[in-house]
Amino acid sequence: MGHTRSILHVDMDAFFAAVEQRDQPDLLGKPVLVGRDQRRGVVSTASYEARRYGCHSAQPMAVAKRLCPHAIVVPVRGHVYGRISKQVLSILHDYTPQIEPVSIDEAFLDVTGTQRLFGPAQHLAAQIKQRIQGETGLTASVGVAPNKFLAKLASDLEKPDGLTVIHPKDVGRVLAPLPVTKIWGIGPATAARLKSMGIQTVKDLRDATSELLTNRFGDDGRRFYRLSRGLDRRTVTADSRAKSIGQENTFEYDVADRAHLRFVLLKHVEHIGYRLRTHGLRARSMTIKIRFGAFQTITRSATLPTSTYATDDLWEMAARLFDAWANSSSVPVRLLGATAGQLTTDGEQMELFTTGRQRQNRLDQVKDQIKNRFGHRAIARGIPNGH
Ligand code: TTP
Ligand code: MG
Repeated sequence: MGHTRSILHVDMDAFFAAVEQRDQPDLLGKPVLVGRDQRRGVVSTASYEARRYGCHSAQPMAVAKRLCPHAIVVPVRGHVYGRISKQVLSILHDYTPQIEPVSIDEAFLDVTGTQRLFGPAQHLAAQIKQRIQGETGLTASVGVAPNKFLAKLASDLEKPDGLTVIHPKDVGRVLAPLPVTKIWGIGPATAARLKSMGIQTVKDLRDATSELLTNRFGDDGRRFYRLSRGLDRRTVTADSRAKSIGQENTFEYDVADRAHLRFVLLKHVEHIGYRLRTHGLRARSMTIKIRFGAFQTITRSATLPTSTYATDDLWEMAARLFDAWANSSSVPVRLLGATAGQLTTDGEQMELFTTGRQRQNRLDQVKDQIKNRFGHRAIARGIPNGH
């Protein structure tokens, strides 16, 4: 039996092309092809404007240019997309550790049971979209459904900038009219074979018997039988358990102001504390990273006698490391980061806390709730007067 799960599929819209349009605003609203403009080049992705002319991913560049002669061709900037991909994953990690990245621009999240923290799954999906847009300037489409197959299908239904929920009770109705190619694993060749059997829509597929499908397609047939009914048992498997939780930023201009740097570091540490707490983790070590000058980078680490998820404990370590460095150096800083390491899952040690500590944890908890409800900019803690 099992209870209903809540799965999200997040997929960036026209990812590489959208990044290029974001970074070169003259490309906005224009047909853009990302890829090498060479004889044997292929299109990595086409902007939605170019898709209207029939351009698409994996098409020879020459063909795409014939279809849309006024398209602007821009080269692939892999490192930029990789960095944004990490940024998006980092946003998703604020909501659950149950994340399975599928490609550079998509991931599944299992958000079953996060309702208490973040509200219904569709609200969570809306919040995720909003944060991705706010922090990367790009749009994503999100599907919400009881399993991976349906969530991925849903994220595709209202692209771009879509938010589509498939409720368990609507599965049959939503699936019935779709072409069989929407079923995971049915490509053009299988679709042609199905068509010769008179099967074109998911409804047709559902009307076929399990025997017929397994006779013709073996194990795949069994899967088609289940998927056409919206049944999919695959679980979201998070990539290897997080070994550390970190947060860093690169300044637009190098920053020499120690107070400002200290404030930014505090923001990083607060965020790390928030993540530890929402993931039920504790950390024993803290590392800060400082980059200055011509890409000179230093790191400094400290270890606590016991593990913690309290922002104050983490900040005490980070601030001590930072102050020690800042007292002996005045160079302007380009990048500043903090990472909590030696993570362990949280035992149920709540009642072991001293009263003062309990108060601090309560305070962290209240702040976390405000962040969950109103977003991450809602709270700004003052700079403590040092330790
Ligand atoms: P997709 O998510 O398949 O496509 P997309 O994000 O460009 O468009 P949308 O999701 O709105 O339909 O792929 C993500 C990125 O991966 C895409 O921007 C470019 C890259 N990619 C390739 O380089 N080659 C390919 O054949 C495909 C399909 C994608
Ligand atoms: Mg995409």
